[in-house]
Formats: sequence, structure tokens, C-alpha cells
Amino acid sequence: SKGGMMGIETKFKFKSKAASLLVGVSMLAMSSTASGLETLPEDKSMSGMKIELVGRDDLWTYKSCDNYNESPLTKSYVDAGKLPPVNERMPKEPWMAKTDQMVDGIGEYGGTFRHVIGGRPEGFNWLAGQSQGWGGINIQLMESLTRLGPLWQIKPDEANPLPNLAKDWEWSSDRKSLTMNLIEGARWSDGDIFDTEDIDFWWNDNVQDANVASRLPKDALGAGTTLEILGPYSFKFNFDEPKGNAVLAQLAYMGGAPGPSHVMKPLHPAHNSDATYESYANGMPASVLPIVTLGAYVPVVHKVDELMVMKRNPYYWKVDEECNQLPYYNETIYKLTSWDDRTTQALAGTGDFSNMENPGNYVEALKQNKDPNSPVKSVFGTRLIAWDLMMNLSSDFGVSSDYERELRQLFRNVEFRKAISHAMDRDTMGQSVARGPFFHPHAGGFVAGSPFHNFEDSIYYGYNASGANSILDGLGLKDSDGNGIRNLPNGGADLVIDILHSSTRSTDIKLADAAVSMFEAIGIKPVLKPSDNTDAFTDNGNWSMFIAREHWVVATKNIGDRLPTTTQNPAWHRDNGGDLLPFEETLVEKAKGILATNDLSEVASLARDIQRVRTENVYTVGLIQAPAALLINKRIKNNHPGAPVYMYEWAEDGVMRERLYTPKADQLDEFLPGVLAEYK
Ligand code: BQZ
Repeated sequence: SKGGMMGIETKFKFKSKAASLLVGVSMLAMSSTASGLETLPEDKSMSGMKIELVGRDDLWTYKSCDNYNESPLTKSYVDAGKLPPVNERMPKEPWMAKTDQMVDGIGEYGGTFRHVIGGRPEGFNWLAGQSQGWGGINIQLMESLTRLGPLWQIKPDEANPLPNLAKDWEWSSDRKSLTMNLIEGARWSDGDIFDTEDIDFWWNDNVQDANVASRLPKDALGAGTTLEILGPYSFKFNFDEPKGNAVLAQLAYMGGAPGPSHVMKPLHPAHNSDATYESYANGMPASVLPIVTLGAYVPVVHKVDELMVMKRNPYYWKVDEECNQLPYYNETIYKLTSWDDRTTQALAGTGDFSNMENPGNYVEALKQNKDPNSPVKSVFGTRLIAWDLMMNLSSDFGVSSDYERELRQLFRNVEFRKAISHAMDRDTMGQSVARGPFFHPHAGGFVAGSPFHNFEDSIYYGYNASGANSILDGLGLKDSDGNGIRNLPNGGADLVIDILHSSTRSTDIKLADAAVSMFEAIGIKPVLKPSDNTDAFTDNGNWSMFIAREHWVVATKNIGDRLPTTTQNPAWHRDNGGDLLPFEETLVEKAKGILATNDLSEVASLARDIQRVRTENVYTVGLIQAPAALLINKRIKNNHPGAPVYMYEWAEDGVMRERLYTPKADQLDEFLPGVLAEYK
């Protein structure tokens, strides 16, 4: 209502005066460094970690055994005639974990592993992009062709994507085709054989069908890429130009995860005239269990907003070197609460795992480390978690008014983006999230802990509010109606800008709150737009600015998420066909170079170019970056020291959960003892 607006205006004006006074003071300290192209100052890493790197073949291999051992739980089902003997449930050459890299050796069967997550299962159709709630549940269910997480432990010059469902592959000499060989005889959790029928369905009816919101976008491997099935366990990608190992990174989690075609084909419009793409996408509802998976565990109970219980997959295709079928735990549960609660429960010992990524918990975690009886020990890694402010660079996508259309043109002006960067007081932002040495300013793009990051490549438009104000004056954005808010040129509307942010992540909320006074100090009125589903806005384009966690660690990974290599990415420039800014064209060329090479040193050099181009042009406004700490309960064995919360993939993939176990004496009772998933 008008009255309400007036109230906000008055309060708003007062605050902006106070804010500008504040800025004035800290400005003096800054002006001496306000020069041309500054680069990001070096950080002092908090990580005391020394990681012993190994070769790419030192973690696992593929090898058959004469006889396999199994858990008492699956054995009870064999004895009851409900399962075939374990020797008939294993592939020809199972994936075999090497004991040398299992710090606590061969494990013991039994017990439960307790995850706590903040997400919620949308459904089980991951081929159509549905998430099961993040926090490790997706990674546990979606086994992919290649695997990235464990690369944190691999020597950099061998750190090409690791084999998983694809046990090996070969490039043609002209690198225009890639032949991949699947593990032979692995089975879905209902006993159905996993083979190239599943690959065909994944690629042709999901990835290449633009009506399906697959995680690997259509043409992400290059337009014109086709799949040729060579036999039940081998297939070939044919490319229209030479490609490199970055293609293999796109075939890891999430984009490279096939689905059970014997279950899903009948739901797909291409194979069922009664089906629609809508009914297909929602064809595996989170309420219908058990589902069919290749993962280590099968969901059997889902209590909405409360709990997901998953039991070991009797057909899991992995073993240890003593031919014991993995995993060791009979069960894993996911408590469905909040991300902050995940860390709270890990610190309290009622949860077994947390990526401590909410710096608001860090001080408590450090205090608790001093307690020898603490259930976990927090070991901080390098700075791998970062937050950015993104601006919607799409000229048309999601625009619903002339004002918004004009706003988008402003966002597409690099001078405006520089002004917003100069307006961000990153020290104040960091301290508003957590007091202490955790934060360092972020320039966007690669985080400081990335093996691809060099500080001299990160062009940094640091805090300089007066510099910001003079840029905005220069852009003709004057306060033409004297209400304390700048106006669009020629007496246009007040500059009132919505800022989307997560309503369920305390760090995002604090950053958005801290940004308000910084926008007011440069005469822009921010309107915070908290949401528990920000993906919905970035998917329909109905947003202007967006503060969110956005961190890039590995150049060959998520290229499609972070560079405009398809018309639908990145999230802050969707529908970008014919709409790319000049520097984005350069980013596309660099990205193609990364996808086309097999030379890791060339990837590193292209990554440096990308970092310079995207920070100099403020592709996103980097805000702050922080280390994270992986919290795993001390009762969990084979938790390799030094595993980062996130590097090539999240820790849930990096720690290799299929090797984790708890000795009998410390095992926790299962929620559903004696139970396995049973299919009708
Ligand atoms: C880690 C991760 C495992 C997604 C998600 C969540 C989604 C994003 C991101 C992280 C959660 C945890 O991150 O925060 O620590 O366990 O799940 O998948 O933020 O909203 O869309 O990209 O990975």
C-alpha cells in the first residue's frame, strides 16, 4: 500500500544517510588502493592439510574373484530363496577397492550410517533432472559413467576423470570419436542387467531430447555429437570436431548417470503414446518405493519431511580386495531437516556426516575440537566455498516489463557491474556471517583453493563506494526526483532492484541482509526476494539479482553450468542465443578449447584466460570465500584424512562412502533390521 511504501521510504532514506557516513570513513582507507585493474590480494590459507597424492590406478581396479563373500543380511535372503547366490549377482569383473588406500583396512558388515540433509526428494526421475534432496542422496543413487570426487587424491598430471560404470575408454587418433566399455554383467538393484540399452535410452530419449530437462544439457558435448551402440557393453560417441578429456568430466555425476530403461521407457512419450513429458518427468514419484538403482543402497521408506531409509543393494557391483561385496553398512538413513541442522547434528554426534559450509557454525566447531570427547574433529581445508551476486544478463528471458528490460541492459553494461562490485564491502559481509579469520574477498570464478586459481588472474573491483557512485553518475543514473533513489536515465523509474536469495541457508540470508545498506549507499533500493526454491526463478528467468553460493573449483567440470557453452547456461544468462556479450564469445572459445584438448597443461592455461576474462568483465560479482571442514563421526572408519568438502565433486563422492564401515562394537542399530528392498 502507498502508506506502507512511504514508511519504507522514510526508514530507507535515514538508513542510506547512515550507511553513506559509514562508507565515508572506510572509504579513506580504500582510496589509496583504488587504481585501475587491481587483482585479488593473496589469502592466508587456513588449511594445515598435507595430502599424499597417489596415481589414478591406486584407488581401485576391475577384477574378478573365484568366490565372493556377502553380508549376513543378503545371505539370509539367499537362504530364504529370495535372492540368487552372491556369485551369480556379481559382474564379470567387479569394481575392486584397493586396500592400500583404505586407511582402516578391510571393513566389517552391519549397522547404519546417518546422513542429515536440508533438501527434499522431488522424485526419482534423475534422467529428467529430479533431485532427491542433495547432501549425498543423489550421489548415492545416481551412479555415473565416470567419477570425479576421488580425484582430490590423484596427482594433478593424472587427474583425468576416473572410470566408474565405464571401466575404460579409447579416443580415436583424430579425437573425433570416443569408444567406451561398460563394466560387464552389472545388474540394477532388481537384478536386471545394466547394458547399452540403458545408455541408448539415457542419451537419445533424455539428454538429446530437448523436452527432457536432463542434467547433461542437449549438445553439451558439442552439437552434432551422436551415439553409436557397438554391442551390449560398448558404445561410441562421434563428435563433429576433436574433443578432449573434459568430455569425460561431463559424463560424471550428475549428467552422466543412466536410468533403468526397463522401468522408465514405458513412461516416456517416445515409447508410450499415452505419456506426456510432464507425466514422464513425474513418473517416479518420491512416494513410490522401492526404486531400481545401480547405487549402493535402495530407498525403502520415505517419511515426508522426516526420513528416508535406504538398505544395501544386493546386486551392488563393487567389492574389496578380499572379495567382500560392498558396501559394509546394511543401511543408510537421511534425516530430512535443514543444512544448518546437518552440522549441528554432526557436532552433537546424532549425525555422521556434514560438509560444514555454514561459517556461522565455524567458531563452535573450533571450540569443540578442543574437547577430546567430541564426536567429530573439524579439519579446515582450503577456501573452496564461495558466494557471488549474479545479475540477470538475458536481454529478454523472463522480462515482464519495460522497466525490467531497461534494467537488463544496465546489467549488461560492464561499467554498471563494476560499480556494483565496488559497492560490496566484503569484509563487513564476511564478519556479518561469522567473526574470525575464515573469509577472504572473492572476485568470482575459480575459488582460491582451486588448483586452477592464481591470484594474479583474478581482476578485482574492491570496495570503493565513492568510485561506485561516480561510475553510476557517469551512466546518467541520477536521482532525478530527489527521493534518495537514483533513476533510470531521462527521468526514468527509481532504481528498485529485486535480489533473490535462499530462505533456507543462513549464510545466504546474512549476505543478502548485509548487501541492503551497501546498495542504499549508492542510491539503489534493493528489495530482497527470499525463496526456498531459487532454482524455480533461475529456470523461468523471473529475477534481477541473485545472491547464492557459486563456486568453481575444476576447469573441466561444470563448464556448461558456468560458461555459455549452450544457449541455456549459465543460470545468469539463459536463452543466450544471439544475446551473448562480446567477452562471453571469448569465454565460449576458451571453453571449447578446454573441451577439445587432452593436455592438462593447456586446460590450466585456458582456465587462467577464462579467470581473467570473466573477472575483468565481472561476469558475476564475487563476494566472499571461505574454507569448509568435513565433519565425519569418529566411529566411521576409512574416512581418509584430508578429503576436501568440495573439489572435483562434493565430499560425499570424494570420501568413497562404499568403503566406510564401523567396527561391530560401535555399530548403531538399523532402523529396519533384516530388511532388503523387495520388488513386486
Ligand atoms: C553437499 C551437496 C551434495 C546443489 C547442493 C544444494 C543444492 C544445489 C548443491 C552440499 C548440498 C550441500 O549442496 O549444501 O554440502 O552435501 O548438497 O550434493 O546447495 O541446492 O542446487 O548444486 O550441490
